[in-house]
Amino acid sequence: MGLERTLIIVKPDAVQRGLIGEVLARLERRGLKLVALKMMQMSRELAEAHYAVHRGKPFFEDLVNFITSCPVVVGVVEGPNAIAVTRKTMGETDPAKSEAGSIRGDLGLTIGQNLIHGSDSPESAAYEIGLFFRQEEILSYERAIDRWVAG
Ligand code: DAT
Ligand code: MG
Repeated sequence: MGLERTLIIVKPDAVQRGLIGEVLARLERRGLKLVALKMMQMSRELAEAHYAVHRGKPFFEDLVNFITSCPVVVGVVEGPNAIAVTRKTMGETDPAKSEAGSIRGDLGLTIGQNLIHGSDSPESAAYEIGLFFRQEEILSYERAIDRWVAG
């Protein structure tokens, strides 16, 4: 179980609902470490690049319109097995199918408003982190709690 980094986006619905702190807190409480964080409004160009694998699908236009509709919070999260652990903490793509206890399962109802993005593989994590952050914006630091959450 190697140390991984993954890209997260607190989506417009979570920002509008005042759930930025709630979503980030769940990742922090899991033990994951935020190593980059910023608020931004995504351009259409950036959104289309980020969701390039979904181009041509029926929901693509709605997805790009949604993710660019208001500012989002974008971050890089680090930890052992961070990609899968973040996905598990998020829940399933469709909140209706997500377990209670997950972000989407506790806070969401429909697939179009599912609160958070997280990369789904090491390849997409590398691609997505590179889209949003320069190397020098990603910080390496020790937390005193690290040995208690990932000993
Ligand atoms: P995830 O966000 O869980 O990685 P995904 O990469 O398959 O899911 O899709 C990206 C986003 O697109 C997803 O968060 C919500 C939207 N989406 C996916 N499938 C959809 C569908 N069938 N109808 C409407 N929106 C969908
Ligand atoms: Mg995805």
